[in-house]
Amino acid sequence: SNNEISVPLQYVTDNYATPNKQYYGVAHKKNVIVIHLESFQQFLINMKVNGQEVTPFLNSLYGNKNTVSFDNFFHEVGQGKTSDAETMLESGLFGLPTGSFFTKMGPTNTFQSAPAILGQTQGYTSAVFHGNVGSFYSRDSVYKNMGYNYFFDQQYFDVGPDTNVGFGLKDKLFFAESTKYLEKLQQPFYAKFITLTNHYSFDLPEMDNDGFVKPATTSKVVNNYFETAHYLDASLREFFDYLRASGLYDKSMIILYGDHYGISDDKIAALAPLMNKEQADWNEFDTAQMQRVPFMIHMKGIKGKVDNTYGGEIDVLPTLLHLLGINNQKYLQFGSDLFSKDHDKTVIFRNGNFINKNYTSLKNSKGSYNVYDNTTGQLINLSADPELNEKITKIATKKQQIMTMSDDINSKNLLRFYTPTGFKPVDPSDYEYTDEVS
Ligand code: GP9
Ligand code: MN
Repeated sequence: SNNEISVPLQYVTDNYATPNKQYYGVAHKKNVIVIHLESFQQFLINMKVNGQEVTPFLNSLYGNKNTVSFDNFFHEVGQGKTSDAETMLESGLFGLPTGSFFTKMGPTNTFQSAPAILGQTQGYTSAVFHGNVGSFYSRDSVYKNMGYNYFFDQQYFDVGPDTNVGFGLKDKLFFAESTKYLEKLQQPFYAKFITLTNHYSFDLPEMDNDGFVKPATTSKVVNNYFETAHYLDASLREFFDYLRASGLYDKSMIILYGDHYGISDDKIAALAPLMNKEQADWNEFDTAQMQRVPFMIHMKGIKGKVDNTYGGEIDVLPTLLHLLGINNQKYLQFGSDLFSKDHDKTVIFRNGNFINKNYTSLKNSKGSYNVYDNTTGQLINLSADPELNEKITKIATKKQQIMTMSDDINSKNLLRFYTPTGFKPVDPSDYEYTDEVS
């Protein structure tokens, strides 16, 4: 009811992170191109295998003078993977502890999310591009609830015997074929590209390997992962070439992010030799560190740097809104602007584990936390340090409360009881995604 929304509303009011003047509005009225890097983990950046860079193009963006790259940015998804990464980025609310948010609640919930906010406040046209069928994860109905103007799903692309792998269109073809739709969109636009080829089980047809030599770890999945990541990287180079040639590059801010891990916990120790570690010594602390994913903001005119701020997917929407010069104060979003001095620098994972600059806190079977010192990787004996113990408990309680508020909003569909001033509720019947634009 109306009452239930008052607690989270009070929370966001009390915890508002004021914008950083240096970044607020720097991307005002620029096109926003969000590139969802499927299953892409941060450790791939600047990594070499057999003397060869795995992702030479992303490496050239990372640390580029026009890219702000975060190196302590974490995915925060549960089982819902892509769906729940999208949920966080679009709505500023967490996904689900089990199952997919898109499938379970996306078709029926009320949203105040990026496409509608950008559309209503600054006249943005919005579009999603994805090479799988539109019904997967109920995207075709969720996007309407979010207020997406267009959804270019597999029906918009040329599909033939050699065009698909896994869930759908290969990334290079996907980007190449998307351009004819992208250049017809009214500007400014907010366009999201969800890549696919770097998805489990990471199988790349022979014809798409440009000479990359896979590593030889004990896991076939791990070896394959590098090959599809390399292919995804090459597809990005081609897309950027197009953006430059078409002139869109100069008018756009490009955001790249990894949605979640590609290598699951049960296979991750196979990576050890490539990370200069002993496979036998690999532990839960190492696994937690591997949940870093890229988050990069690339734009002509932005002052590039590698930013060490700790953050996660829940923080993207507040950050994006502030870059565009849209104040996020009246919206129910549970992350905070990464550039703000008030940014909450502890990242909570969907399973309740949390991490910040100093400590990695992982739930144990006794219902408390194993707390590791990030600099040494050593488990801390908390009973010998009651002060730290109390500090950790405090953070855990606060983070858990935040997640519970977000979960309440989603599970009870509470946004239907709150409409921010000036925001017009989205009517999904205003949107139709058929192949008519072409
Ligand atoms: C499917 C794709 C994959 O269309 O987005 O989702 P995931 O398996 O990563 O959750
Ligand atoms: Mn995914």
